[in-house]
Amino acid sequence: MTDDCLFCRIVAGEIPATVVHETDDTLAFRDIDPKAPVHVLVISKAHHRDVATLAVADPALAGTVLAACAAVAEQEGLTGDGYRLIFNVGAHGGQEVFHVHGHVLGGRPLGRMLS
Ligand code: D5M
Repeated sequence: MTDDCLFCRIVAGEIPATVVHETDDTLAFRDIDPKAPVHVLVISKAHHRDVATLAVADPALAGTVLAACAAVAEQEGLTGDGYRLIFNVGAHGGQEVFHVHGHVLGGRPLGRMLS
C-alpha cells in the first residue's frame, strides 16, 4: 500500500468503487469513465507501477492478474463476441494511474487499433 496511490486506496476501501470481481490477490472494478459498454479495470492488490515491472518482480502474480482479466470477461459475457485487453505502460503508453491495471473492454465492436 502506498498512501498516495489511488488504486491502493480503492483496495484499502478508502475510495469507493464498483467492484465486480475479487480474489485474494486481485480486484476488478468498473472504470469511472467507461469507453465501452463493459469497461472494467483489473488490478493486483499489491502495488506495482505497471505490468512490465510486475512481470519482472512477480511473474506468478502477473499471470494471476491475466487470469482475473479472463474471468471478468467471462463473467461480463464477453467471450462469445470477444473483447480487448489493454495494459498501458508509462506516459507515452497513455498510463495515468501508476498502479498496474488491465482494461477489459467489450460489449461493442471496438475496431482495429493497428492497421
Ligand atoms: O487508465 C486509468 C483509468 O483509471 C482511466 O480509464 C480512468 C480510471 N479511473 C480513474 N479514477 C478512477 C476511480 N476512482 N474509479 C474507477 N476508475 C478510475 P490509464 O491506463 O492509467 O490511462
